[in-house]
Amino acid sequence: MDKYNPQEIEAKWQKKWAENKPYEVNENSVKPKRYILDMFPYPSGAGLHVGHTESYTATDIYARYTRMKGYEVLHPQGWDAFGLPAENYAIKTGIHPSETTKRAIETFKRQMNSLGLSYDWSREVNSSDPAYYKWTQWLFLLFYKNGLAYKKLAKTNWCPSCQTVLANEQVVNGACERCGTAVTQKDLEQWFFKITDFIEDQVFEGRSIKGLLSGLDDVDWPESTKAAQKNWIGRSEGASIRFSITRTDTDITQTNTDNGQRKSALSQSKSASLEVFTTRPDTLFGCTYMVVCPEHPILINYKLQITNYSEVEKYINDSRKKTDLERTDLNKDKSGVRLAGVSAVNPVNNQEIPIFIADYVLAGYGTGAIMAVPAHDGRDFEFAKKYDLPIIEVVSPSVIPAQAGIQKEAYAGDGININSDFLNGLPTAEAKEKMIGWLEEHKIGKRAINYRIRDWLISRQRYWGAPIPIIYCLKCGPVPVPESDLPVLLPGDVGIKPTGESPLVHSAKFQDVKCPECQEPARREADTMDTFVCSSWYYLRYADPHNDRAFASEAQLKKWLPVDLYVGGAEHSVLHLLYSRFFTKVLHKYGYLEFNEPFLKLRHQGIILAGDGNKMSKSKGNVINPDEVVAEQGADALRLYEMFLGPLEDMKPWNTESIAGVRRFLEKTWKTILANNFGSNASQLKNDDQALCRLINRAIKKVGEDIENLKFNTAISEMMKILNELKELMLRASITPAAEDFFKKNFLIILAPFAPHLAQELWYRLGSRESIFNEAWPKFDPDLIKEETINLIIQINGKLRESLSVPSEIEEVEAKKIAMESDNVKKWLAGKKVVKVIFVPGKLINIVVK
Ligand code: ANZ
Ligand code: ZN
Repeated sequence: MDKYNPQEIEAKWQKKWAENKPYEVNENSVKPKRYILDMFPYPSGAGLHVGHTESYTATDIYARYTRMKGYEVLHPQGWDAFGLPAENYAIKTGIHPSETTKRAIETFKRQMNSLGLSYDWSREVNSSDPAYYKWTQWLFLLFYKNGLAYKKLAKTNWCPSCQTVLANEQVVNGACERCGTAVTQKDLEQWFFKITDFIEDQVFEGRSIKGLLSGLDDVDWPESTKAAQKNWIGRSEGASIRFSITRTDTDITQTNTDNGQRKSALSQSKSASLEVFTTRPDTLFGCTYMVVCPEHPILINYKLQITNYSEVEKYINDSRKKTDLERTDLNKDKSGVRLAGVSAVNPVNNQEIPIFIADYVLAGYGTGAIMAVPAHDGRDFEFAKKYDLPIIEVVSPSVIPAQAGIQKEAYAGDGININSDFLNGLPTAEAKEKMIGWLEEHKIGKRAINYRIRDWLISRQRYWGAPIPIIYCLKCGPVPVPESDLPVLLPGDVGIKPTGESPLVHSAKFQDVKCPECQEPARREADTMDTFVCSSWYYLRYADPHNDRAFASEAQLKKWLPVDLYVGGAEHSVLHLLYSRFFTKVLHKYGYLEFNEPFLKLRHQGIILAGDGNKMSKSKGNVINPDEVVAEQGADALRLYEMFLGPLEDMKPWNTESIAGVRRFLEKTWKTILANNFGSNASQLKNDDQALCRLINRAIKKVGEDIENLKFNTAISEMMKILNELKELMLRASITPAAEDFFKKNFLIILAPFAPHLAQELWYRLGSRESIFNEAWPKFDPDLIKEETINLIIQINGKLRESLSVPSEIEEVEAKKIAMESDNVKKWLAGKKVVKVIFVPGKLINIVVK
């Protein structure tokens, strides 16, 4: 027998697969379809890392298994090729991003093939290919024509290092998602996609279209990912309430009215008002002051009435320097300035209340102004303590009104209303409803829903992206590029250094065009699209990747979509996954897609840490290079090892030693399968084909179920286990050649998705000239895997007292537990002291008592 030589057999089969292309989809197949997809990678110069190989191996096992189960499987791969890293590298080295991207793709592809991944390469897509971005631009125009792409002047997140604007989704804790630089605010004219139109369900042309919120109920996704999307969308139910603003004339003496309310002579102006959004209209009686954000328009509109304006202005300027994160930091000391000369009136009790400017109120949320209820909101409470403002408790946590006393902190929960006139005694939910009714009746406010999410800012002032297909004409305004002129090609004749302006403005050839409508000289839009636009629809393109008349044909989309299983990193929970759902919903609304959710089942691979438990990083020098592992141990060992590390979704550390264990298992497989008549040594003993069949049947069932649940680690341990059990069996009993053959073949078939090269080679050596991957996944015989039971005898001081039917393999702890729980045994043990319990596996338990 020759030795297991993974390098040799892997190269041999990879060459065969490259020639015969067994993984290309058969378009004429009548089998049911499955679409199994990896998130397409960004082809970076660093090559694949072990996180890539983890998820790609997982989907590969699943795809190979699904094919063997009788499905026609679409399992494609491609490149998310536009983006900043290639552009930044180009700026550093002078090599054009198309060149570095091309090289990186070659490396990625070589590495993927070296792992034996079964992709259909005839469907490869590349988002930086004009044949691809033509359709990205076409989709932009579809959005534009339906009012879903628009340009507006807006406060934007600006990354001073990347020199471009960012979407809100790309700002993580106040910093650029890419480079970590603190993001600043800039007023700029930018392009947006109207994602906010697709949050709720809508009816269009008689069809009801589920929105981004309720659509989550229809997909099998990790709960944490669904929660992240819901949280990002941030739907809050409540009310909008208008407070009138008055001029505070401090010279006028204030009188106490008989009901104790403070009244002052006010010069009311009907139009002056301040609107707030609140989730707690039930607490309106507890509102004792108001706060506006430093960007609020009343600060400009009432500049003349605000008598301490210079102080206010200083506050505005100071807060401009802070990020939203700094402003909302809960641990931060709250600061603010009272607006002198103006006040507001609480509409529910006509109480005059002060207005503050404070930066804990944000400009981008609700109306940028709040009604402050210090007794029931933590931030308001802190602020009220600092500025000595009244705190009126209006929600009592219990039915019994709380004792009057000094409140130590805000009570933000639900309860029963107190100190609230017509709301007194009502539980929170009812009090909210009643107050909304009152506000609507008096035309002071109304029911309102507020969202955290904003429209998606998609324009970028960078080079390496898809140009936005719009032309500006002095006469006609913005004009969409006619479909026949697509794609708008990226010019090759510009420097790509970021200057804050798109580099495309420096190409005269690109910029100076004729207006498609009036033929007068016009100017092209120079911004490019966020790369997340390119990745929002690539999964559709795989269905029909070479189509030059549509992004994909209706028939092909119908045949392959939606995606049945999608695997990729959890870092995309809101960005890519939310945007892709939005694209799908738009295309569904306008009749291009029959489905409304792109990814039916989603799973995330867990991060693989370095052996020392830290994140793998170049600077720490603890990065594992898959190429080296493949060269040393082979691709099958790497595949198996990564799957054996632990559950797919868990974070887990790399362990270089234990990869050797997996390698040993593969060697053992090699020896066992190639050994002849492995039961002959024990021929004098009884024949035990039955036990062998039971073993392999159990594994067929377990491995199949585990693959379906993506529990690859337990599938592998099951295969390791039966190989060990086989050895024991061989020592005890003889096996006929037919049973041996049955075992070997089935073992190889279930191993094949995991270790495709080894299984294929051994299959070949067993005499087959057909690929093992043409075999159907074996069916198991349920009768053979029923767990065997034995009668466990329970003795007390050596006397038979009970006999229990238990699984034959029962472990000591479990057996003792079952014995002690038996009523009969309990009866015999009553009043006695147990001295010792003896367990004889497969036979009896003897309890010694005094
Ligand atoms: C009165 C009130 C009383 C509030 C109470 C809360 C508790 P979510 O759930 O996140 O939607 N708010 C509104 N706009 C704000 C802004 N621009 N900046 C900072 N805070 C703002 O939060 C809604 C609540 O956040 C609103 O309800 C408002 O405070 C505050 F016992 O109004 B509430
Ligand atoms: Zn024109």
